[in-house]
Amino acid sequence: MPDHVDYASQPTSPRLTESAARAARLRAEATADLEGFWKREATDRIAWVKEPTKIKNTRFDGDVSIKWFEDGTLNASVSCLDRHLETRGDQTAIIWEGDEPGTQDSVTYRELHARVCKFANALKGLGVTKGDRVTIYMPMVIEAAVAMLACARIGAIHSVVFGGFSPQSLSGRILDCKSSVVITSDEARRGGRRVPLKANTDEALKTCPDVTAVVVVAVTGATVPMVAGRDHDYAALVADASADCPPEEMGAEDPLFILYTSGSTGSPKGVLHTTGGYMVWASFTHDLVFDYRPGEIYWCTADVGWVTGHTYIVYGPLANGATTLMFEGVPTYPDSGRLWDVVDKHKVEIFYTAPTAIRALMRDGDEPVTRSSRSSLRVLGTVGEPINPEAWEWYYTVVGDSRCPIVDTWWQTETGGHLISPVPGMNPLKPGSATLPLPGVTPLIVDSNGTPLEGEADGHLCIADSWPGQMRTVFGDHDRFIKTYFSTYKGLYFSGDGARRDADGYYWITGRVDDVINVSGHRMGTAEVESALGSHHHVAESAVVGYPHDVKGQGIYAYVTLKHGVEASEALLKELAGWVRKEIGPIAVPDVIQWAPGLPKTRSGKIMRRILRKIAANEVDSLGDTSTLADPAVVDDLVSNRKK
Ligand code: 6R9
Repeated sequence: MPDHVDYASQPTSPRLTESAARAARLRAEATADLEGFWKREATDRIAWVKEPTKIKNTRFDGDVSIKWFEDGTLNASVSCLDRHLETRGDQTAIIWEGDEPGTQDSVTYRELHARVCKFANALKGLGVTKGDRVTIYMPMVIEAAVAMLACARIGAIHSVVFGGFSPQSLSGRILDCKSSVVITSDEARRGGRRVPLKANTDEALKTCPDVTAVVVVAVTGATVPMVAGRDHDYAALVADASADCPPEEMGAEDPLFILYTSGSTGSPKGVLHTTGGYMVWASFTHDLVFDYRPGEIYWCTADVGWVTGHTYIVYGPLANGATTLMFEGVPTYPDSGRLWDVVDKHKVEIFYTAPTAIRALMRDGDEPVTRSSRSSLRVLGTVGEPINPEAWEWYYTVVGDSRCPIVDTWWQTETGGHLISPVPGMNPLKPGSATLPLPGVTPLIVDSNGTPLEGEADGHLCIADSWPGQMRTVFGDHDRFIKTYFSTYKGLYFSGDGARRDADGYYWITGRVDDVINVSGHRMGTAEVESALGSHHHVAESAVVGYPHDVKGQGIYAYVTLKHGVEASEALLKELAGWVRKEIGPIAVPDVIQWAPGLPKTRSGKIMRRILRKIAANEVDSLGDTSTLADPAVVDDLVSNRKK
């Protein structure tokens, strides 16, 4: 397999050349005059009430303060809706493709605007005001986007919780940001199955006494118990609401949303994004990285419960007046050709998905792909984890018929949008490399002392200076923000990822270097899984690490020490798996649980994860120095009883 694809040997198009030239030009402009560059982009892209005159006011040292466009005022929903009404009011804003083939829906910009305004008024009627937090626990239906935009319209801060999370995870997130209102649905549909979202919400709310209102959208029509005085049927609520809802005028630095994400320690952090900078970044990157042009059909397969869904299903595409497709289902239902059937059905031009989905589909061979035409496709994208060259190659040749550039977009919940990515037409592409930073982005590779490395380098990935889409704080805990991102390497934003820079200056992300596992593109903190396991009454102690997994990228490997007198059994294994599912959700369930009579610890009691990672990865010949362990014999036991 070639290590790069050179467009000199591919069909080129004037459009690809133009897209690459634009990126190069913008990069040069941002380098020459960063503030002038962002002033222009901000003014051109966003509907401001009051245009900003102060552009950048950021510091990565001391108490860390990040402000962009701080004297500007705006409302995010106006940039996504109102300003399109005149030019494209009757254009489709969202195409909805249901879980069952043959079920679909769509809304125009005008209809979406009306729905958002009605729901915004309904939320006001429930007492929601500017700055209040609203938790959204919804399936992939149009009303999820309506709910987000309705919050934005009245200045409420939404916190979307992925529908795959358990009641316990949901309640933790509601309590942390002190939401008083929850928006959910009766059930979710996924791959022919039902997920009881309302029942989960009821369970979660047993420990959330401050939630005063729950809005329930009827998605499947299942009968669900409604608590009188607290629960409201969405349809009834909006039926009487006015479609006239003047947008709340927000400061650029007023919060837009909170999104919880896993870190290496403790419970998930509430990543806070504000209004002006985030909207500029969402619009800028969606436009540049996908070379989006008006009228094109764009599809991102993420869930709105993750940041990719926020920025690249809702805010970025709608800010750019795009037609964005929302898919309720999964790539393998009813069979592994579903994604490509949907591409043909809706004539999708830009398609954005995760490497784990590509790897899963690849296993089922080419036929489910080649039975479709895919002739509408123009650009392919990936996100969430490093893409292995085999998957890249298959995506490029089989899915894209060797016609469509792949944009491998590196970014994080914290970054708001893409930071390192090719743009269509960039030459050459190298399978597995996210290539070059976007305009205005200043990555650094540092060694373990924090010294920036020049030229070809391998180390930890930091960013030297702020960009508009950067998170501003951890909700309610600014010290944790500083400690997590700015204290490992003073004065730099530390991503938690390792990276290599090659001789062409291309970046290759090598994965997390902290205790975060990337399972199918989703972040899971080892500490969270350990804490879930540790709360089971039979567990004395546990240690959780990631290991290479063919489809998921990384799997979860748990070493569990049982309390004295408790017998290890198959039944207990199942029980622990079920326990983690209940505590956090299906994505956190360990792929492997190994009974560990003891864990490898230093004399000061620190678990040596390096050794546990090696054993899980079956690299038992290179365990390294184990002489500093308090009891080196535990390693022999773990090696000889290694699972799989
Ligand atoms: C957008 C998103 C962030 C972590 C990040 C990194 C990994 C994301 C990647 C990638 C290699 C890419 N990651 N994109 N690794 N190549 N193109 O996924 O946000 O859920 O916060 O995860 O995902 O490890 O640090 P989030």
